[in-house]
Amino acid sequence: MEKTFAIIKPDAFAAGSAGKILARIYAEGFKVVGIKKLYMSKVEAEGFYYVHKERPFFAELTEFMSSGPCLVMALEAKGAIKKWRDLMGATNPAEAAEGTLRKEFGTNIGENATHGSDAPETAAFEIPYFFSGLELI
Ligand code: FUP
Repeated sequence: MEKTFAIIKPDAFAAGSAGKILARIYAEGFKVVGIKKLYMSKVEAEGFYYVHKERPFFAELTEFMSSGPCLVMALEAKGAIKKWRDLMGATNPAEAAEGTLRKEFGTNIGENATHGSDAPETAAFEIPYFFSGLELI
């Protein structure tokens, strides 16, 4: 079993799509081992996305991620990292395949509804960034 870190981003949360996205998560067979609503500060968003700090979209990305509440989750499944990225679809909703979450719930490359770890090392940083061990029992 593998764990990945996922976010229902502020756009999807504000649109009231969290329930539908969670239904897809359960239908695909993920176990939700951690889940909470939080309203990220700008500084917390900058720390989370520090790998992108030199990218031109860093300011816009961290402003968006701290613009409203989101749902952060730790999801468990066999091959959870790839399985969740497949379910999310391409970063740009315009390029995401039919049936993916970003296609259905995303607006543009910045406001793209969901986040998912892209590798085991990323998940190993992202899960404990938001969850303590006790919250994952
Ligand atoms: P992904 O792993 O699919 O979330 O995509 P990236 O790690 O490349 O990018 C992280 C986030 O930065 C995306 F979810 C949205 C944002 N982003 C932009 O706003 N503009 C871009 O050109 C690329 C990414």
